[in-house]
Amino acid sequence: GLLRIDHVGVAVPDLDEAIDFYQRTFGMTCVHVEENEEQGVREAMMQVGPTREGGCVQLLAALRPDSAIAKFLDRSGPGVQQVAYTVADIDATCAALAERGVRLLYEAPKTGTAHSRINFVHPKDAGGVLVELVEPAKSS
Ligand code: MC0
Repeated sequence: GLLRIDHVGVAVPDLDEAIDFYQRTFGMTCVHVEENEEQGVREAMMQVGPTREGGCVQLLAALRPDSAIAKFLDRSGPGVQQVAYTVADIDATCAALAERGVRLLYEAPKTGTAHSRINFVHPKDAGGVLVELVEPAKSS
């Protein structure tokens, strides 16, 4: 099942400007920046409090015009694009969710931030919210 909120994803037109804004305005710390070619994003994890326990805001900028984030920005403008939950076992969670009648976007999990495994519930099956499931990489 779900363990906690992993991050809230916010679509932004300019990643560096958004990082600067979140640092100066909210005092958040940028703890990770990564480009994900498959997802068509450049993303920054902004830690909310002094530790990772406080959760993160993930800033998402488009790498190309046909990407999910570019489409979202065109349609809705900047703002919350997704809510992500940490799961211990993404395969089991996806199987359980499919059984409960919601559409998962991928047949098998794809690679997300920091080598995590990710999948999504279609927003039309979750009350208008794009739900991401994140199984973090096992830290050895
Ligand atoms: C679309 N819709 C949304 C939405 N995106 N509603 C809420 N939140 C969103 N983010 C709504 C539209 O307004 C429209 O509603 C309907 O869904 C259109 O659905 P569609 O035609 O099936 O699909 P598209 O082309 O709009 O794409 C939506 C979809 C796509 C969720 C399938 O964005 C997608 O594949 N997302 C998963 C990948 C992703 O988001 N990657 C970027 C983050 P109406 O009522 O007008 O019909 S990458 C990431 O997050 C990684 C790096 C990580 O965290 O590790």
